[in-house]
Amino acid sequence: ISGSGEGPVVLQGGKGVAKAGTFDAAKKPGFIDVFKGLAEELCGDLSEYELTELISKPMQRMLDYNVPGGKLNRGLTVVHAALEIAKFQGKSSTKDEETIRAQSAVLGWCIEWLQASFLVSDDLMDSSITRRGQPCWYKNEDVGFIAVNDALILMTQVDVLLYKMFADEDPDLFLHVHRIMTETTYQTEMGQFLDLSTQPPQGPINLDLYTSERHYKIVKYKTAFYSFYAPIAFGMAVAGVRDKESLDVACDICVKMGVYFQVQDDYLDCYGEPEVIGKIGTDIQDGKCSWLVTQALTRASAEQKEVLKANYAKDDEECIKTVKGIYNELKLADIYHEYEESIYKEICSDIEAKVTTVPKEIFYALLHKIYKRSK
Ligand code: DMA
Ligand code: MG
Ligand code: MG
Ligand code: MG
Repeated sequence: ISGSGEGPVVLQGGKGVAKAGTFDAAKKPGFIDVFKGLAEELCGDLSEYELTELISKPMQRMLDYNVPGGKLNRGLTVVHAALEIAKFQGKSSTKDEETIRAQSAVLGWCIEWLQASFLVSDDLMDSSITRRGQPCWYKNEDVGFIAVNDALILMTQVDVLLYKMFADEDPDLFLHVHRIMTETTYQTEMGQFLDLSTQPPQGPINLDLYTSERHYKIVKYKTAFYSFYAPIAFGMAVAGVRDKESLDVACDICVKMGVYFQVQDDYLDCYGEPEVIGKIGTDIQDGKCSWLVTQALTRASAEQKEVLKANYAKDDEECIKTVKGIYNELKLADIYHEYEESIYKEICSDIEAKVTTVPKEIFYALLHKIYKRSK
């Protein structure tokens, strides 16, 4: 079937990461250049499928709109982690720096691609309005529910990129990162499942569901693995650190950081500036099991609980205001700042106590990117 156009020829004989270029991928502009190369790889020539004229351009538009516009924390973390670990290994590092940069930049973009897929579907499911300072993708007049297929395409492109860039060039790395990618994706989807099955389809909320325990499970799964564990595990993988013990330590710390990060996201949904965070909060009207509502419920009087029950999960400006009023009465902003201080200290002492086989700096760098963030 080779070359006949019948088989999966695109996934064979991948061009490898060299195609992605050897820019200074540790900095944003160079990292974005790698995106351009990968997008070109995926959309530039679809002649294997006889689709170049028909979909190259709109596919490129879909990628440009959804993939590169974020903070790129996740993607850049892969590059930073891989380079720091290689430096830490010194002479025992088995790869040259250029290979490390190129491989880690491609893996960084695979996580950004995965994130794009999750955000496109998340915004549709959460009825959100803006994302990264522009209308959510599905909000575009010519997109709507087509965003479902776009999210699927973005998700599959993660696999396509892994095959093209690593399957032939570095099969051991391919198998290892592919396994992590699949598991991470599944964990995130289960987190979204739990998140979405807490909010009521209609009618009053069941207050019993909005517990801290349930919140912890939701955010651990929907956010921590893909946002924190995968970037660190990929950086380690590129630098040749693939043993279970190192991965387990990284996972423990990353889950803690990821939960903290999503608590921040929940806080900013209500208390952040839309112009700064690039999105308009919808958690109250969506009836989300947000950190704020779980904290409110553990502190509310019987009357305040009744007010919450009557006003939460209603898409109505007055109801939203009433809920925010209760949050303010309960001083949730102060509770949040206390939480932030204590979890920050806890993560620092975990890093000090547990990290030995890779530089502690890769975890500190990540922590300091999110500590006291306002966006
Ligand atoms: C985000 O949860 C989780 C994923 C997997 C996208 P969220 O709906 O709180 O995110 P956002 O506030 O960015 O919409
Ligand atoms: Mg959302
Ligand atoms: Mg969501
Ligand atoms: Mg949110």
